[in-house]
Parts: sequence; C-alpha cells; structure tokens
Amino acid sequence: ADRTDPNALRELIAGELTAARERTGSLTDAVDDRDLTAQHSPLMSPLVWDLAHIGNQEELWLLRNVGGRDPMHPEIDPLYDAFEHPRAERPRLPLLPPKEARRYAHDVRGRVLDLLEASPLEGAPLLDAGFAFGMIAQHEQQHDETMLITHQLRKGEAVLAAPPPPARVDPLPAEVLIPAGPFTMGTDTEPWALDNERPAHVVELPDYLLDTTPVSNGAYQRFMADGGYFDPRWWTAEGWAYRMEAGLTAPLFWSRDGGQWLRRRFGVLEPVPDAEPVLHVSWYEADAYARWAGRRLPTEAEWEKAARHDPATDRSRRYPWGDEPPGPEHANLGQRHLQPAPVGGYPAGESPYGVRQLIGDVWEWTAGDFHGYPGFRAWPYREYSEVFFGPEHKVLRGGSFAVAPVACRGTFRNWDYPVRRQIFSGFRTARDVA
Ligand code: AVJ
Ligand code: FE
Repeated sequence: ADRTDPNALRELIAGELTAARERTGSLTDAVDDRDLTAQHSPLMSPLVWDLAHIGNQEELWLLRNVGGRDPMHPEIDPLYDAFEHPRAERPRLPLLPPKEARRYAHDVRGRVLDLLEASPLEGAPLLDAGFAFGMIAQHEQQHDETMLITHQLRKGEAVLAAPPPPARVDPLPAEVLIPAGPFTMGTDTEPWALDNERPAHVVELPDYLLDTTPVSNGAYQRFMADGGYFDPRWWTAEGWAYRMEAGLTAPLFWSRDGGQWLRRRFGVLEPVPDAEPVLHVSWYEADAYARWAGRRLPTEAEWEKAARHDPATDRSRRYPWGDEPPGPEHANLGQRHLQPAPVGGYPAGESPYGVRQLIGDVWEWTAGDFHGYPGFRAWPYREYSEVFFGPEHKVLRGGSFAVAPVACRGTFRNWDYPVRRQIFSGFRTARDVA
C-alpha cells in the first residue's frame, strides 16, 4: 500500500481495524455468555472485559482525542481503565454484559469508520501517517493475543481450531556468527512504531554467536532429563527461589504420563512435539537452560541486529527478510495456526545472517530489563511503556503465532515479569566468541 496517498492509507487503516475486529469476534463468539464473564484465571480479565476495553480505548483515542467528540458513556471509563482495577478484581466489577459490550464496541467502530473518511491524516502528531488509528488497531490485536492466552488457561472442551503450520524443517547449523560492528537499533521512520521502539540509535556489538532457531522441546527435555530443574547451579538466586516456591519441574501446561510428557493446548492433550520450540517457560527457566547449555540469553541488541541488520547494505530493515510486510511464507503470525511451527522452518523468513524464525512462532525472552532507549520520549501516553520501565520487567522479542502482523516488526518490544509462563514465550540462546 502507498501510505503517502491518503485514500490508500485510509483503506489500509480500515482493513487493519476490520481484521482486528474479526479476530476479536472469533475469540469472543467461540464461547457462551457464562464463559465470557467467568474468571478463567486470576492472571486474566474475563473475556467480556477485554471486549469492552477494546471499544473504550478506541472511543478515547479516536472519537474523543482525534475527533473531539463527547464521551458516549463516561460512567464506564473507570471500569475499563487497566490501572484502576487489577485483573483479578475485574470479574466482580459491574461490567457491561456480553450483549451490551458487543454493541458498545460495534457502535464505537461505526463512528470511527465515519471519522476516518472525514479526517485528515496529517497536520497533528496523532494524525500523521494515521498513527492513532494504527495504534488502536495494534491495541485491539494485542488484546486478541491476551484473549487467546485466556482461552489457553480455560479448562474444558476445545472451542478453537486451526490448521497446523508448515511442517518443513531444513537441516541447519546450530548457531551462526554475527560479526562485530555497529548497527542501527530502534526506529525514527516506522510510521506506527510505538514510543519504546524510538529513537533510532547506533549500537556497536562485538562478535557473537546466536542460535539459528528457537530452543526446541527436544533440547529442553535434555535439560530436564539432566536434572536441570533440581540443580541450583543453573539458576539465579531469585530464579531458584521461584522454582522452589512454585514447585516447577516442567513448562506450564505439561504433565507426565508414564514415560512421556504431554501438554495441554487449547483444550487438547497431546504428546509434547520434540521439534516445536519450547513454549510457556518463564524468563528464569530460559536463563537456567542457557546456563546449563554453557550459553546465555541474547541481549535485545543482539536479537535485533540478527533480525534487522543487512550487512550487504549496512542498513537496518523492518524484518529479517527485508522491508515487505509479513506474508504466510515469511512467518507464523496472526493466529492462522494455533501453535508454533517446528524449528528450522520458514526459509523465506531467514535473515541475511541465516537466522530463522525470529519473527512469529514464539516470543523470545532476552537477557535485559525493560528501559527506554537513549532520548526516549513517552508518547502519546506514559502508561503504554514508561511506567513499566525498570528491573522488574524483562523484554521479549519477535512475536508469537498469536501476534498479528500489524503489531509485529523487528523493532517491536514486549515485556513481562520474569515469572510469567502463561504467555506464548520461548527463547533462543547466544554466546560470546571465545
Ligand atoms: C505490550 C503486551 C505488555 O497487554 O499489557 C494493551 C499491551 N497496553 N493495552 C499489555 C497493552 C495496553 C501490553 N503489552
Ligand atoms: Fe489495553
């Protein structure tokens, strides 16, 4: 799409908003009203909260902020402010019931599409390149991933299904060398990049070696079989304390059946597939595995250089494969498949250094804490990123099978507590060149 042509940009925005709403619809129409209002885990909101929160954020940013309209239902704002009520409390709030929540989100959307037709897409920072519209499409898709996590935590019969991802696996070297040198991290030019991806800045890295693919279930089970969960040598002090307190012996959703490990995935119990990337591990488990393997987690800069730097042109690109938006041949994104693809797939998504599956499949834990880049400016609200900066959050990169293309790129940064495991998290490892 030609983003410099306002009508083409309007069409692109409308398409992204519609795609997000279709996803929201399939996640919320798959269950009945009781399931929509139930608390499936104290870690998550009821699905009906996400639904109305999606509509409320859209109303706040697009109808009120951009469009200058009056609030539609000012009394509901505090219910859907994520900072007012922790997730565990949300089921007890006087939330809009499913029918009203759907109608509210639908009414907001109708007015937004009218606004989009009438609105200039330049002349104010929120409007330039349609930023506020892009931010809201990304926001809805982020909650669609959150709702998929709620589905994964939900007990009972399977209600979601999707075809498996491509089974192709290529024989690949275990790791690749990324030669020393500077690269540009972050962006000033990606039109819908969020504040924490900015500004672009040069980072100089020494030589390092990075896993060609995410760590597989097969490799992770060697760590388990070697007593990895029972040996404090591999764990940080905090990680070991958490492992003991939580009684961890395997990734979340795994269970033992005689000699075999099974995992539960969207209501279906099946043998753990050795070839898939390990999923539902905390940062502490990823860090312990890496130490056991004589390796370490990559830094964010190491991850991003492998994903974006093109040594032929000495330029950072949007994705490992170049600047074109993700297609189904490049990466496992967008909930097209409800599981990661086996490691060693997606040849068309390979980076110039030969690294695979950086985008899609599983979120990848990186070594460091979440912080702002040099020159960071909170925009358009401090509560998107800035209030989460600090040592309590670790950064994840690359997106999972649950992430929509609009909310995924080489610069995108996600974050969570190092104990989190219900998220679609895996990892790959790195090492210094001796
Ligand atoms: C960027 C995924 C950490 O879900 O908490 C949604 C995204 N921000 N609504 C989250 C977000 C506000 C955020 N993460
Ligand atoms: Fe939100």
